[in-house]
Amino acid sequence: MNVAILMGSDSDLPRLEGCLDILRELDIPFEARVMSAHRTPHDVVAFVESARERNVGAFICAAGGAAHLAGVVAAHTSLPVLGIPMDNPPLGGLDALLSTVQMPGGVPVATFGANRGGPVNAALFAARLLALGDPALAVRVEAHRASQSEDVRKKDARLQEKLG
Ligand code: RP5
Repeated sequence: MNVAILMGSDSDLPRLEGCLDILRELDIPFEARVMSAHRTPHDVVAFVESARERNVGAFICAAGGAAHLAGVVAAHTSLPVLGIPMDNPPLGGLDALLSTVQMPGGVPVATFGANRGGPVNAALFAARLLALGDPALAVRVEAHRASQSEDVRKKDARLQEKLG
């Protein structure tokens, strides 16, 4: 299965690099598209409604401001929807965070941080969802988790060396 990423604008792309990097690292196929809940609503619906034919297992939706993208996607599918609020000025992402997280009951959107970790965690969460039905991916996800521990230990070793 693959992941479908939607972003409300191409201005969101730089903040999604961490998300794309994780998906590439874990060898998860993905589509990434610029579509807007407000500016191209019909394209969003067509994309979501045809997603199962394209073997999509989860959506990652990133938008800033009045971030309705994840909610609109969730209104049109029962596949899991992961929302990433973009930390745009002047409200620093608080607007997008609240728009994304405050879904009405019955239309779930898993909401990730408006910080640098949000896109990374959305990718890792999507990987964990897909790994439930993909044992080979589950092994890669576990290896990635272990490699993070190793990274921290290396950083600590470097610090200890520096401190003498
Ligand atoms: C949102 O408005 C987009 O997701 C983006 O975060 C923000 C600004 O969009 P642009 O004006 O850069 O197209 O819909």
